[in-house]
Amino acid sequence: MTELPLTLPVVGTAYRTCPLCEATCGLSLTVSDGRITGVRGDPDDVLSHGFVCPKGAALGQLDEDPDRLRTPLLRRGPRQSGTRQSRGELSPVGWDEAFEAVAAGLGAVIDRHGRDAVAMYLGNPTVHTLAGGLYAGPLRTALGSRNVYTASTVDQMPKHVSCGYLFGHPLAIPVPDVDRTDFLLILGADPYSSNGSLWTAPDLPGRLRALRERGGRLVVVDPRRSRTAKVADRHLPIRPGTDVYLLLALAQELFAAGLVAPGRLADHLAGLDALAELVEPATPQAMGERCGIDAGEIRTLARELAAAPRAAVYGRIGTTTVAAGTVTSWLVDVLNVLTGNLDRPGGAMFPLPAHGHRGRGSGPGFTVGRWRSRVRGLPEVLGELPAVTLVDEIETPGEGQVRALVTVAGNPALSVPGGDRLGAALSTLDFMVSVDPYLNATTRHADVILPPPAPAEQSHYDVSFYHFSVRNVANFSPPVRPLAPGALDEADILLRLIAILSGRESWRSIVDGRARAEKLVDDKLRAGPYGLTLDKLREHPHGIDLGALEERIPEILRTPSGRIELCPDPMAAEVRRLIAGGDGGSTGGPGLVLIGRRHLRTNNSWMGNVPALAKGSSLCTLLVHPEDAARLGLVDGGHARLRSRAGTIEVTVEVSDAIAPGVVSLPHGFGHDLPGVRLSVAGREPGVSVNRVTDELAVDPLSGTAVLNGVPVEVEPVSP
Ligand SMILES: Nc1nc2c(c(=O)[nH]1)N[C@H]1C(S)=C(S)[C@@H](COP(=O)(O)OP(=O)(O)OC[C@H]3O[C@@H](n4cnc5c(=O)[nH]c(N)nc54)[C@H](O)[C@@H]3O)O[C@H]1N2
Ligand SMILES: Nc1nc2c(c(=O)[nH]1)N[C@H]1C(S)=C(S)[C@@H](COP(=O)(O)OP(=O)(O)OC[C@H]3O[C@@H](n4cnc5c(=O)[nH]c(N)nc54)[C@H](O)[C@@H]3O)O[C@H]1N2
Ligand code: SF4
Ligand SMILES: [Mo]
Repeated sequence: MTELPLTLPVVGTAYRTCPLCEATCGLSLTVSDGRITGVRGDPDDVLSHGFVCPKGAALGQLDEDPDRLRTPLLRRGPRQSGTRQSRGELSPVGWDEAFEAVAAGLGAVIDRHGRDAVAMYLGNPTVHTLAGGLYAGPLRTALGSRNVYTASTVDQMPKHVSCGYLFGHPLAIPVPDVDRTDFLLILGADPYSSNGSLWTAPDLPGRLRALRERGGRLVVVDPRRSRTAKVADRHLPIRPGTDVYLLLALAQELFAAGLVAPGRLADHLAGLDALAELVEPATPQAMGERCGIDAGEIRTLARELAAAPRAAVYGRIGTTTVAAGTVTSWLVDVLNVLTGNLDRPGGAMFPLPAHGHRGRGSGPGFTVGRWRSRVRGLPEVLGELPAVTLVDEIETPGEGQVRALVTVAGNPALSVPGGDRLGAALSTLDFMVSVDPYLNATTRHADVILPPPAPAEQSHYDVSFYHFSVRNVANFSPPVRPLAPGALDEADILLRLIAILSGRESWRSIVDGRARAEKLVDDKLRAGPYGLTLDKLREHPHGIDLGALEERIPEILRTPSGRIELCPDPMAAEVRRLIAGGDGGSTGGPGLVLIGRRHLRTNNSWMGNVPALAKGSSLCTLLVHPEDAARLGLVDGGHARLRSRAGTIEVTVEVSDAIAPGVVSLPHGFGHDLPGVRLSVAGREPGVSVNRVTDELAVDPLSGTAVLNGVPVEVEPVSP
């Protein structure tokens, strides 16, 4: 203990950026003998001003979870063909032995089959840890495989692609300037439950309340009367997967009514005329029939959007993980441009983080498809392949077949469509290593599990989400307490993996991961636009406020033309196909369509083991509208069989008029009752994985993103 810097509050109050979701709230932790005995929102945090949600408040329980792995696990026993479960149990080992096994296991596959035979899956918390934020890129490079997969293709990849085409850079994603706007149109997001995504704005409920209190308006488009929809001025229940038609009609109406007014942006636009021509046939009348929203309603909405002094359009999961995800995401920003709201205060703006940098106003632009997946021929996007096709690459024999897998902070067996098939495929791999604190549906298939320490034992600077923050802020959190005996900082784990994959023997001598990570942050801050240093941040435990968002066009653009490419060819081709009647979503038809949802007490698949979040009624219920329930003979609390092309599951029914007729909703991240899983709390109310019925064959063609919303299903009652 004597070597510890004196600033470590082993006892007392520690301030920390919450790493559990994108809101980056400042937490005030009461620490006693290294234990987190209390969690409150930090009232002095420069961005969150004291806000905290049930997950952040449960950080102490997460920290102490007895099921969280404290040492590496290694599966011993003879390696035979067939399933790995026949190869012995996972048992605790020291770090050196674990890494020796990783070096041997990955080395053998690379030597025999080449680098493409090793796949990597990077999950969501990769972007929530300092180590992941800094070293995921180098890890991918060190692997040098075409088989890189991430949670992006079950999430936000359409937004990267659409912004890549529009602005030339896949990370140039504008966020609603919620604190200064007068009108906010939200499609397919429920920030009251999710706390915002690609939109770092702690206390969105408070910010949205403030918007309405100053006379602004909130319109929510969602097939379900979500918590956010409940507080909105207007809720438009749309048919799942058809937001593209609503947005096309809004654009059409703006042109037809002479309401297009890009203002200052006019000098920076290319393709405005082409866009006008493209959307011309998409009248509110024609499109309204497809999305289930009245033409008059669409015209009104277009006029309100145009008339608001400052307005922003925002779309999330319900607009990205759908069949037309990329075109839908593109249209969200097209509307921001057409109304002159892109890059103006109160509109949709581009943050400039303290570790970021200004651009030069033009660049090489954006392309996809530099390679294709071996089995399904799906295009590479941002150096990765669609998560839904990982299973094909493992199952299908031949040159280039995937034989080994590295997962970091991912649970694809529950998070990716076709989860059952993927789980079975994982058990046939020659080798699998997971960097993960839990033994869960995915990691139970690993040969080696390398657990990162508890969040409280790691330093944090939010490398990812300051790119999406509604104010430019910077905050650094030192560890709350020293590493537990036998623990290894996640930076050390990833740096060792990088060295192993690069074929460097030196991995054995890596010990200074955290210091290297912090030095890297310091370098980036010094080179950044505000000339900050890590020491400066250490002096400000509640963060430094760098001010409201400012205009960034044209500097941020990286298109070859140096303009906003409003009507890129791939979008135009897709729009023509959609208008001509290609399927944009699962509309019409006599059957039901399935969508997802989130609850404040969940965090994708992995926080269900925290007692405070697990208590209360089961969250894994199928929402069914009363009319559908009556027609199908379903009763509240009863059981139903849910069938899709991909699979069949049994679920508990919750009859509710919050869901639109013809639509059913089941949340993801459940199904914790698989053999070998060590989640004693989550296992008591395991629920069922919705990704056993979502369809791994259905993707948004422009981004390879899975269709998680708008899945055709059949539902029938079953006796329990
Ligand atoms: N049907 C349906 N499926 C969905 C969605 C949906 O809306 N509907 N949502 C999708 C979305 S948006 C996402 S982002 C994905 C998420 O997909 P994934 O990222 O694959 O899954 P998560 O549930 O986030 O699992 C995170 C994993 O990281 C581990 N972990 C937690 N903390 C740490 C840490 O500090 N370090 C490391 N190394 N590991 C850690 C957890 O134990 C867990 O195994 O799911 C997607 N799947
Ligand atoms: N509590 C909690 N917070 C989370 C997470 C979590 O698991 N739990 N996950 C985090 C992650 S990884 C992410 S990516 C974000 C996601 O953040 P959000 O996108 O805000 O997530 P959801 O709450 O799922 O909201 C999606 C909404 O889209 C609606 N929807 C479904 N299909 C359609 C459609 O076709 N059209 C329209 N217009 N709406 C549709 C759903 O009914 C739902 O209300 O949340 C993050 N925050
Ligand atoms: S909203 Fe997100 S960042 Fe804030 S306390 Fe909750 S989980 Fe943590
Ligand atoms: Mo996500």
